[in-house]
Amino acid sequence: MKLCRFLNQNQIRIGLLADDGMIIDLTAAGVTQLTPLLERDDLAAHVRSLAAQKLPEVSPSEVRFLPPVERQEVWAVGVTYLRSKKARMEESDFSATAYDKVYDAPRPELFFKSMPEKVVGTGDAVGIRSDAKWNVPEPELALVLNSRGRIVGYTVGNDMSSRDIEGENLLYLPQAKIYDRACAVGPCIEVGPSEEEARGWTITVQISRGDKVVFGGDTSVSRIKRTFTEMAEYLFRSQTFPNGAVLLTGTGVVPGDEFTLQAGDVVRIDISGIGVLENSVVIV
Ligand code: DO4
Ligand code: MG
Repeated sequence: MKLCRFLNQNQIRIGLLADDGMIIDLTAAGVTQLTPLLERDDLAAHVRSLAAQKLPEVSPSEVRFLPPVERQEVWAVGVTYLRSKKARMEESDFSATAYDKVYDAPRPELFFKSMPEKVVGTGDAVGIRSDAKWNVPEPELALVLNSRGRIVGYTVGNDMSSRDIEGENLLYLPQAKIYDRACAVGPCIEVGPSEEEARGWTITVQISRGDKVVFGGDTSVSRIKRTFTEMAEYLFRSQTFPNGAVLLTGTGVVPGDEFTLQAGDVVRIDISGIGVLENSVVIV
């Protein structure tokens, strides 16, 4: 079951993506926000009962998708794939052993990524820093957690990163990771699948420059070293999230060292089981 936020005639609305591709307008049944919906233990049954009413439908081509994030902070886990550990160690000098250690340590690397209002959705632009020279998208499965830390769904995330800043010094990580348009999430929240099902999904990324594909790659969610519950549990340790949180689970696709994003590129991230997050790139 795919839930989304969209803008129709300047109104923010909540929708359910139907199998035929149309959006069922749940706001017509009184649903104005995703957050309280995600708190319900009977979420799927409740949405199904709403959708059984004759609600208006709209075509995705007529609306703008908004990120499925309302008041949730976005956090991220790092170095959860062997590919990411290798890339971080290669780009770093004296910080390399930190990545080696955190990959195997019981405590994961967790970092703050974005305030909800700064997240961009599909169709919007992601940013590369004007003072960075080596920039990449990080295609990641995102866990959607309610205020009790329960995994209520999944979405697609892009943890945009400046590799030269990150590699220069580990203490620069917040600058490499947090800036305008550095976080994209969307297009919808997939509610229902278990961790076991989600581990069967493939993450595919394609970067286009004009009419050329300049990078393509994929990985399997099953390669994430840590369990979803373990990552969620660490995030909620000694920290409350009254509106829940979105947790990016790390990247397993890293372009070769010669690759950097340019303004005008288009990044397309597809997670089988969820959908496609597509963003053009601008310099910020
Ligand atoms: O410590 C660097 C961050 C790594 C990261 O964002 C990832 O592995 O996805
Ligand atoms: Mg990342």
